[in-house]
Amino acid sequence: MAVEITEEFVWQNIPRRARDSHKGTFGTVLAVAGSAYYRGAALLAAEGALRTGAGIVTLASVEPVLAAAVARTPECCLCPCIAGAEGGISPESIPRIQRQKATVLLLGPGLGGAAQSAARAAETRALVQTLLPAFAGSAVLDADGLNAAAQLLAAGEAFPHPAGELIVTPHPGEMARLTGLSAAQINADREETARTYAQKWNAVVVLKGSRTVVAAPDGRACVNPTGNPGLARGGSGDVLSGMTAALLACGLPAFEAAACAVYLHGAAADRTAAVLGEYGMLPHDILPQLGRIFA
Ligand code: B4P
Ligand code: MG
Repeated sequence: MAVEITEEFVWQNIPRRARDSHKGTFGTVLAVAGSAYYRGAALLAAEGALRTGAGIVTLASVEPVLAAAVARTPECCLCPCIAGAEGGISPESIPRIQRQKATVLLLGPGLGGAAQSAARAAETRALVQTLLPAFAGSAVLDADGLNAAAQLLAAGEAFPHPAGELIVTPHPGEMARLTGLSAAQINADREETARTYAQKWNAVVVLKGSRTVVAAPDGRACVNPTGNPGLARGGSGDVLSGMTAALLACGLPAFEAAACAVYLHGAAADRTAAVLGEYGMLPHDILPQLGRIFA
């Protein structure tokens, strides 16, 4: 049985910001996210990363996403990308210097894919195939980045992996596409499923949903006690992926970064529900509550 993540575990692992620290101390997250179809996902992920302590967050995306991002969060650095023929991000338009400066790559929220067309899915697949294996640091793969990985696995290719550690953050629907199991089979033994595929993919698996499971390739696993059904709406997962990338950028190892991120995300959601209720709360309402928890 996996242990529950505790508040004590979280504050033991998240370092205090030393008086002489600077933005470089807390890393650079390169978030490759968003498309003309899904503009908000990139904003939620970028702000999730900024509100969880990353030194620099650079958002690589197409122009409509960047215009919205800078209007909401001026702290976000921008990497303007050329749109491919299907409206996705063209990998060649992300300069090598941006990829080299980044310590953490966040790939996936709002990229679009098979839900739009097979051609859009091919564009996102090309983005994942180009960026992830060539990245020197650690990475978080979420959303349509996971769907692209599922298509690569189905074609007999290996799970794409950066040089550093990899965290994948599937909900049971995405996990079903990645594994070929049904969501019901996955939910029947969430802990065992997460452990098995963490080893198989050499990645920290964050199997989301009520009582999210975090499993590491070395066999460690934990379960998150925080969070509530107010999180069951589009956008919640995007905030979490940004938070997870930020804790990696702050220097936490992948298992600890993922476990602390899911705990804090759920705890902030519980505070949000206390004010706005599970029906009224929105994913962006979590962000100010997160600040109150850190304070
Ligand atoms: P998508 O359309 O891909 O949704 P999304 O863009 O990924 O939304 P988002 O990024 O905000 O949410 P995510 O789930 O990543 O897929 C949605 C489809 O997947 C649905 O049609 C559904 O059928 C299927 N699906 C999703 N979850 C499922 C489940 N548990 N079982 C079966 N099918 C499922 O991230 C949401 C965040 O909120 C996570 O951090 C999660 O842990 C948290 N959360 C959600 N519900 C919670 C709850 N009841 N308690 C605590 N935390 C909860
Ligand atoms: Mg999601």
